[in-house]
Amino acid sequence: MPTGTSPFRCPDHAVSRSEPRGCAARNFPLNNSINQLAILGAAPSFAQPLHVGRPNIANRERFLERTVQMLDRRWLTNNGPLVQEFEGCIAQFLGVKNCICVCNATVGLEIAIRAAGLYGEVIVPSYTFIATAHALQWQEITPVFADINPATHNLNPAQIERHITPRTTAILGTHVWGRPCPVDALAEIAQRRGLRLMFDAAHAFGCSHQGRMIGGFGLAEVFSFHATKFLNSFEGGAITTNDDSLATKIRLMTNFGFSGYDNVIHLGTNGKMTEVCAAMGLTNLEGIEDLVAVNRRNYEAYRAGLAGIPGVALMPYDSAERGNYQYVVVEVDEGTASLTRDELVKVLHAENVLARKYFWPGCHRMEPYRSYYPNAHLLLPETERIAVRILVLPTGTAMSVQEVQTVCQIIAAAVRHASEVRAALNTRARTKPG
Ligand code: T4K
Repeated sequence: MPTGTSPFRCPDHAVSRSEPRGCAARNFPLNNSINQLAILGAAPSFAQPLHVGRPNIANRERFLERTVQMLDRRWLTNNGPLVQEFEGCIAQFLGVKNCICVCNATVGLEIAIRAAGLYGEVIVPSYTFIATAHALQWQEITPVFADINPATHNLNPAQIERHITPRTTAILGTHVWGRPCPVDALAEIAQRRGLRLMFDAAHAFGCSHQGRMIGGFGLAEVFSFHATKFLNSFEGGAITTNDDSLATKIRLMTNFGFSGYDNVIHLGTNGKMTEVCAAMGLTNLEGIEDLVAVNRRNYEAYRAGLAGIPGVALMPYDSAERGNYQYVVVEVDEGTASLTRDELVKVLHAENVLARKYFWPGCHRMEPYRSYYPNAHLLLPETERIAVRILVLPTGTAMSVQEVQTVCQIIAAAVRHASEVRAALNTRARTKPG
């Protein structure tokens, strides 16, 4: 259903497309001169910071209504009616047989990994959020980092087999930025080499691959509904699977292994989602088409505003698939832009645009992995190259088109005046106290 209409669209509760942020963008003229950049001494373009990951909040009244009903019921957690409704809606929306909501995606990954019986070594990307690797290492399973395809930022199937050893039990791919992994190629390797295949789908709620919604690929997929995610439930996540017996096990493990009162039949933990989180998730799910529309509108404004800026390339989305457009990802080529990604980030931060360097420096360069595998970088040349070139720009319902245009104008001005910017940054670094 790549282009179909969501049954959860809720026109009565449409999201506000340009929520007031309490600060207007200063009008940044198109033909700005260098002294208008904050890094060169001007006032910042934005009075308040523009964040990457400002939460989307679809309909406050509907959320509050659900919350009041929840309080009246005095049922706050432990598989309450809102969680059950949320699970049903997600399963239907994704076209997957089972959905188990969890307190966050990190715990969801830990549970799914354990329920699927992974052990030994598991092949993962290093170019992902640290939780992907931690969910394995937390259970003393070794994450083995494989390199990515620089065009997609996802696992490169051609790099997988060199990492397979007798201890390898699975491949855990991440659909980075919501763009699908090469699912078929990974499934082929997994099948041929007797490995299990799972996906960290934290970024990919509402995205499709070859017309099928992400959520039903591999043994299981794990979504994040963290506040910064496309669809948020404050904190939260969901494990989806078409394997009924795996789903039963996951459900047990999410609730301490309880099967009815006083009867524990499995090892488990506390991975439960609360009712208030489900209320938020359900409300945002109802407004999902509006959330996509705002993200897409902003993405198109970025595309227009960044077009033609030398050395600054906006990551494309496949318009034939459903996407959530949650991440505005830019690759900076220093050779052409005459600025590094890090220099551009400093320019943007000075303007109160808090661009992020996700997923720098890569999991393999963070602890404990850096100490465990000091030479991992030797097999990760593309991860190393991409991690120093990528920046992520703010978007979402807290951001207006005018603000997007201003961000683009800042970037254009920075590149146009790269040598002055670099000189100013060097002077700053020399004169910085301490
Ligand atoms: N797998 C992948 C591939 C992931 O990306 C993630 C999470 C996970 C697994 C694990 O999912 P969870 O266990 O979290 O469900 C943020 C998020 O905390 C994290 O959920 C997310 N990935 C990651 C990509 O980004 P930080 O350390 O960058 O978060 P932080 O606190 O700097 O927040 C980002 C920005 O959002 C800030 O500039 C402020 C703004 N913000 C944040 C919150 C929480 C708000 O404006 N309001 C808010 O309520 O990790």
